Amino acid sequence: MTANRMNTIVAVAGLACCAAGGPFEDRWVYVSRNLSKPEHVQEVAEIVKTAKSVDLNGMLFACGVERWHKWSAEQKARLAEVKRVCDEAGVEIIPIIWSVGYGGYDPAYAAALPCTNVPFTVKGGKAVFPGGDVGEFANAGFDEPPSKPNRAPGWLWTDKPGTVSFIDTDVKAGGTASLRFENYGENPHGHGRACHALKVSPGGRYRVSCRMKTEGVVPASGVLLQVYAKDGASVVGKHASLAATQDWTRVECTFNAGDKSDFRVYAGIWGGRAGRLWVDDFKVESMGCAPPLQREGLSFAVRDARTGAMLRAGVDYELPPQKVWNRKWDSFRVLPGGAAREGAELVVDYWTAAVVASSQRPCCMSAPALYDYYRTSAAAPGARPRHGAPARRMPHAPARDHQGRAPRRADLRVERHARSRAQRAR
Ligand SMILES: [Ca+2]
Repeated sequence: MTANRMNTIVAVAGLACCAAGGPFEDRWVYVSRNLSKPEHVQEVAEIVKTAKSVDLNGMLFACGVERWHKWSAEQKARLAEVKRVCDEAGVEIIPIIWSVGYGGYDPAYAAALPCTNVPFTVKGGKAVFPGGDVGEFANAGFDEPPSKPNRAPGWLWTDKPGTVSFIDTDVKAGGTASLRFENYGENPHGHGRACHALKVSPGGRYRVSCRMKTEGVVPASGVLLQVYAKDGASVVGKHASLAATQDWTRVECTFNAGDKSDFRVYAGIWGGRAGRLWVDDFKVESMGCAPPLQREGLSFAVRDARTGAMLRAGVDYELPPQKVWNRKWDSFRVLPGGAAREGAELVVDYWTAAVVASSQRPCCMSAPALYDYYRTSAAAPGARPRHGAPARRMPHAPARDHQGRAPRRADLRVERHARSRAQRAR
């Protein structure tokens, strides 16, 4: 049984108590299945059956139906079957559509965050991000012999060494040892965690990972890999998504350092009640710097670090292609004969996609393309909207800025000029 399914059934049980205790008109259960697999239909049918047995009358259904125009015939047939099952049970389907928190999978309307004063150096026809340095991450595999029993050298701390956390030389993913957590009840919050300092260069993007193993862990959803800034600000938290018992599995998360260089890596369990958890083999890798998101209203501005002079897109440098927006990225092309000479130090201000929980991209509610997309999906079952324009794909046309202001005509002329120069240069 998946954790998702278990959560749903727990929700059904909880709602049943409410339903029995009061005269609620709307008695719903939340279900999330994208119907990409045949077994999803049976899983939903079982939940509906349970819901009916406790007198629920609605299913709040997250199945990504706003992308109906991209669904396969099989997916559509599965939804028809789910509808039939629900009709038969007298359970109304209330679809969740147009999720703002999860919906920014298209650069045309992904929410953006500013990257300011990111340094680049011109080298061999490219402006290259010179950072990405990762400081030493000592004893990443818990293999250094402890100076005191169960205390891991190199780590800032682990929860209650010898009571909750243990150096384990029998079970390990690599080397000679790992770190094991158990007896979480010894800690008032159910914590079983390890914390390590991490020093990186500002402006960079980094991937932190480790291997984890579980044995009867309750709750498995409490197993996390997290990164905090040294000042305590949460940077990224990743649910390991492991089963209660699962063999060694690599868990990873990615974060942008912004203007900070000192971080804290946390791994372990929060709110643990039972079972054993092992962690081992930590790694920190440079992923270049935050990849640029370019679309209407988002600029990519390059200036000379020494003189402050602005460089011109299409004349001095080439705008990075939009396709880098969710990849490793650390350079962009400078154009021959332009102002960016070999060895020049540049500073770039640009925008990157906002990412939550390592992989979730929210939408930007002021991106005009988002509403084109909404209109398109609302016009389903046809692939095109009955009214209005087709979805926009004009990554460099600044129709509106981030505050919703229309651009000045002069800006539009400069942007058009830069685009045509860039196209000629290719
Ligand atoms: Ca090890």
